[in-house]
Amino acid sequence: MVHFETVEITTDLLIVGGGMSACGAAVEAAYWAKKNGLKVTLVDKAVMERSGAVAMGLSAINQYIGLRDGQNTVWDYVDYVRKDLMGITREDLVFNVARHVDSSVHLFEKWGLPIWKDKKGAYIHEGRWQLMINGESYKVIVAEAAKNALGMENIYERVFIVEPLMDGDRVAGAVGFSVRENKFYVFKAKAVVVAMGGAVHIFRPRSIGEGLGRAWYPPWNSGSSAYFTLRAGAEMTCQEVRFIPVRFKDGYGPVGAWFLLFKSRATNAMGGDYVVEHKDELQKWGEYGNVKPIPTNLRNRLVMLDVMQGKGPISMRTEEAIRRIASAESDRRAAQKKLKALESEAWEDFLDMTISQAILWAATNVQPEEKSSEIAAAEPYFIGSHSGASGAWVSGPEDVAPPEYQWGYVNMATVKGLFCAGDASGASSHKFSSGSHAEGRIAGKSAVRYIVENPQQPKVDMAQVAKLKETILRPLDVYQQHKNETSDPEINPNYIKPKMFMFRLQKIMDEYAGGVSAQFTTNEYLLKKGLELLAYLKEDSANLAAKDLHELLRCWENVQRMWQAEAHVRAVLFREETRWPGYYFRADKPALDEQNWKCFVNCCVDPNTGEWEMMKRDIIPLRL
Ligand code: SFD
Ligand code: AMP
Repeated sequence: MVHFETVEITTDLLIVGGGMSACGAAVEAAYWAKKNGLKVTLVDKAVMERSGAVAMGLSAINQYIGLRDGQNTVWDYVDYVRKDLMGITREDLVFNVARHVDSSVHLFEKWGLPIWKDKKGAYIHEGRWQLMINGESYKVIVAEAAKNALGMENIYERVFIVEPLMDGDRVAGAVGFSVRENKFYVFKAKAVVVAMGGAVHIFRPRSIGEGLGRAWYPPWNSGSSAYFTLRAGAEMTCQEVRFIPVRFKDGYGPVGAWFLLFKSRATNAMGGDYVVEHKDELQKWGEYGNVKPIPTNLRNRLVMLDVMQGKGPISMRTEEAIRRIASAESDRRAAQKKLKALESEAWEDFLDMTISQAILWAATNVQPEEKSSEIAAAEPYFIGSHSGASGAWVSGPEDVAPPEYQWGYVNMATVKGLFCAGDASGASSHKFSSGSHAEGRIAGKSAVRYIVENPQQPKVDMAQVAKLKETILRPLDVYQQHKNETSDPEINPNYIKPKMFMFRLQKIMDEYAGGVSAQFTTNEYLLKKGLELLAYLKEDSANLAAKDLHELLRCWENVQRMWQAEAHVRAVLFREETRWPGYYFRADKPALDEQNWKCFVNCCVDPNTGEWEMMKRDIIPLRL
């Protein structure tokens, strides 16, 4: 057996993850912990300055209410999110983030994030809720504040968290391993904030070969939040609500600035505008077809219809938008100047957050002022903080949440001491980077309150830890034991390498659960078959093999993906309707069913038997 030192850390609050919500949790928890003499520890699989979805930077802050200037009300935001999610949202959670999000944005500015301003000093908006930023160092700035608040002695980077530790029905910490040294980590804590983001590479991506890691969602978020909360026995929600972004093709560059700021059109190969030509389609989707803006998934649906009818590709008419804006200037010189400014804004939009799209433009001689660029629906992702909704079912804020949505501490899952934020908490979409940070702050403060009121350190069964250590490190032993049995160590009847395992998972999801190659369409038969194949995959996960620490990381990432995948397939199967046709379409239940399915689909796994339980939960409006 490969030798790994066991490192034990005892703390009060453990934050798992180092992204936007974890950084929010860190600054807020550090403040309240200091007042109460408590210790806060954070662990990230990567290095916080460049970890998570914001690693490459962002070109916009997508949630800002503008309460200071009376631009919008918190209620306006709740209304927007509910409609965008086809009626399925926890209004209390959205409300809570919306009333706190502006203060996170003001903190970012104070910490040094450049937000675009007009001549009068007002923020420049991309759309109603979005602010333009020079955001290539966004994550560096936010992480620095979190690191300063906690102190480096309380931060563990490059440690991959695998499993929760439990003391009966209360969380007691987490275990994981270093991705650089042979060390197994045991974190013992009174409460845990889960903030390990969403998941990518569960569905077969459009990119292949060397381009495999080029997806819209960052390749390093692998469903750890969902796995961790499921394994702790927490109730999960909206596992069917995947997100499919429409993005610039192959580089996955953002479209928001083009649609909202530059007011660009996108047209098909025949020059037709899908928003105009498929207007009637919207009427099939009840009241949600008539709302403005058109819900994200319905906008996708219109794009998908064009492609399915052979009218693709769809192109963003960058040249048309740039020329239209420039020609509105008073004279030729001003128009030329404006054209130059727009060109540089277009490039910066990509360079701030999706550098590879700028590289692709350069490599394919695209000048956006002259030539349009293809856009396409990406493969599905799990990101509850964006326009998807998957995550844990968490307790709502005391003052506005209905009693059915409250069990003590805000943002606590249905497991004692387990708090969730950002992508880890479900049914509260459109948090984005700023709202995730704000929700992290809410969860961090709430977790400290929980610890103050529940000060006893939960018990950790070290025999159980020893077993977990053996299971988690097993792929290294499997490899050593069998690697010489074939001439190519990649192929071996006694084990499966993580990359092959991932390909198998992706093929199942793509073909049976409505991925790109199935035109995002599935049905009961396909889903049941998919579950059968996932069960075989789960059996084979016991034979995963890792040649080094990096592959050990890959093994566990893929086991976590497999659990997220199963939760998704079960939820899509359970919900007998099509509610988000531009995210997935159930061909056997092709319509909205408001009477039976205007509800949340929740699920959990019994930690003792491994049995899944699926359930409906009511949608209860905000108590104002
Ligand atoms: O527009 C482990 N998002 C955007 N938000 C905006 O405000 N503006 C934009 O411009 C945005 N764009 C965008 C966005 C997301 C993505 C993927 C793209 C573009 C390409 C959304 C936000 O980025 C998102 O809402 C937040 O980042 C969510 O925050 P959080 O904390 O839930 O997740 P994270 O930041 O990805 O952090 C995850 C952390 O967990 C770590 N981690 N640590 C230990 N053990 C494990 N097993 C772990 N697994 C993961 C990660 O390292 C990371 O630190 S736009 O184009 O859509
Ligand atoms: P994106 O770059 O697509 O992530 O968009 C950034 C923000 O703009 C998100 O809040 C999106 O929901 C929103 N958005 C993007 N495109 C549109 C559109 N065509 N209409 C309304 N909102 C949009």
